Amino acid sequence: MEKNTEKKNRSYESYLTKNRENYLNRIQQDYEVFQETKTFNYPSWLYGEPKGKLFKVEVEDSPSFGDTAYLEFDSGRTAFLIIDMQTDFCGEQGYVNVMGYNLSLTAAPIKPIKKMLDAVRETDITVIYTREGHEPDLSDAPYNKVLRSKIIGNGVGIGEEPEGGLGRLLVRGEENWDIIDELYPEPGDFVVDKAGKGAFGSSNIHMVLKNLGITHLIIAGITTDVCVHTIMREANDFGYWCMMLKDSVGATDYGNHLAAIKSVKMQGGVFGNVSDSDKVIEALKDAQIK
Ligand code: C5J
Repeated sequence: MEKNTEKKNRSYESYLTKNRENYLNRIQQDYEVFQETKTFNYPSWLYGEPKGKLFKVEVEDSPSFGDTAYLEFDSGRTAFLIIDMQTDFCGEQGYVNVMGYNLSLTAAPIKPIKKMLDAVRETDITVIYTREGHEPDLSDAPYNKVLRSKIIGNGVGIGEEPEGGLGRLLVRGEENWDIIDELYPEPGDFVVDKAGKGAFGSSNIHMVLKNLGITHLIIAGITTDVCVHTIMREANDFGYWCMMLKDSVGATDYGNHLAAIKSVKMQGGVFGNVSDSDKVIEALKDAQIK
């Protein structure tokens, strides 16, 4: 069969044109703005007038390594998303500890996240936490995940309690599954429970973000290469503007942590942007957001 390459012969072409041209015209305008200002402006044509105040955060290696750019946020449509800061991932007798990893790596982001919370809680930015965990009957815990965890945990895996432990690993309601005391949620924060490494397929996070009118995510938590990356990738695919704070994330392996941060920045920001807590706090001060 001969391939028909003549566009004018496609009967549906006229249906495609209008939306595509409008869309590409918008993209062209914002492309020109970016060339002049190096800023990804908050697109009010897309989301409506800002609900809060606008602030701009410097992001690194954008669009190429060595470049600096700025990402603009509407405080009223921004969430500070704190992923899985649970004892199971950064505390004694938790899941990561039982697997034998160095806790100082996953505990490293505790201080910067606390500093961010102190700054953000004085603003209208929404605070959302996630927690990874399974139902006590393990009905939502995949067989392969549980078996692998038992093997790497030297006989103690998800759903079981280590000797002298705080509770069953990664099981909802157990002390080790909950968020650590230093970063415990406060009234007005949101907590999303998820059964997977990602959240969009195993929790109600997308409904929560949509209902709150969130368009931009400032992302922190653990672990950089697993849950943080999976959620950032999912959110990015749904069109959320994602910015990872490199000092506020941590992984069980430092090389993986660095590689995960680097991979966000490929292709002009394939999963979003990277910045740090000081830059956000500075931007909030500059914009006088209280
Ligand atoms: C892992 C997570 N690493 N929160 N979970 O199993 O990253």
